[in-house]
Amino acid sequence: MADVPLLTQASVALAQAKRIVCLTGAGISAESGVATFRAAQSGLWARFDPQRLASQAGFAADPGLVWRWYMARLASVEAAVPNPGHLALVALERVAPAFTLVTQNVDDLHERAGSRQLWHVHGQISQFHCNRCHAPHALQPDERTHAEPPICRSCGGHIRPGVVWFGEGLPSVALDAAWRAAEACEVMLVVGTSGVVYPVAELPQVAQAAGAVVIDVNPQHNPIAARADFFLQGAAEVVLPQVIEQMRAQGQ
Ligand code: BJW
Ligand code: ZN
Repeated sequence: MADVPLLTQASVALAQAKRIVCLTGAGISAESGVATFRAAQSGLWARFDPQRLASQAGFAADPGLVWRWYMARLASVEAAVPNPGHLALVALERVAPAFTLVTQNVDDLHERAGSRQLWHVHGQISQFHCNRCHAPHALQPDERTHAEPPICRSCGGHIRPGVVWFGEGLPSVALDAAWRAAEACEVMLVVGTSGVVYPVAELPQVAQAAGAVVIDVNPQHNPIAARADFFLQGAAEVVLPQVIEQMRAQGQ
């Protein structure tokens, strides 16, 4: 198929697959206005490194800074709407015999777009619990503007968002499901991740080792693209609708 464009070849692989896994990262929500992690941050947060804030050490050093960072990001997620990249994955889920979406994103844009079979392996920014006793916490409207995190009524610990920080384990049910799906899929479609955060960055290799075709969609070259069978260089909101269009043209 040397003369056939990569996008067509990748679309054929997807159209022929019975079991597809899609792994998404921050890039799929970029067009919706949700900042990615490793692009230059702007405005208020330009001076802070997300990799340092997203950790127990960062929270212990300055709980107020981390709380305000998450409240600003929660507001940005709530103001965002799904983009054509999210919608294309909903269309793919509808035509694929078996489809599993694994997202590293803590936003809810996949759900709001209409995706159903979805695992959040890095948690969700809109859920809160105590950092000490793990009791769940319902965020109150006034707490969004507090300079410091709310205090747990049970134990006096700090309330934090339900996301996975560096050095913390991933939710085991979601991680196990993602691993099993990767081992069993015929095609893994990777979208908008820099592929540097483990253990999730291993998933494409797990799939490839089990015989799957790996397709990477990203405007930038990255470690997953380097090993992928197909690297579709471009933005998710542009490339994914083209893939769906190609699949439809092939009679899917
Ligand atoms: C577009 C686009 C467009 C732009 N369209 N694309 C093995 C080896 C080495 C290290 C480790 C290892 N195992 C564990 C570790 C340590 C650590 C780790 O991975 N460190 C590396 C960074 C070195 N991992 C952990 O600590 C994990 N825990 C763990 O493994 O527990 C057991 C353990 C602990 C300690 C030691 C050993 C074992 C936990 C990781 C938790 C990650 N959490 C975060 C924060 C979540 C909370 C929050 O939101 O604040 O998750 S970090 C951050 O990175 C976030 C993301 O989900 C994650 C991945 O980022 P992502 O999605 O790839 O975003 P970016 O910004 O990096 O990339 C965006 C991409 O989009 C770019 O490529 C752009 O080009 C592209 N793009 N526009 C398509 N329009
Ligand atoms: Zn508590």
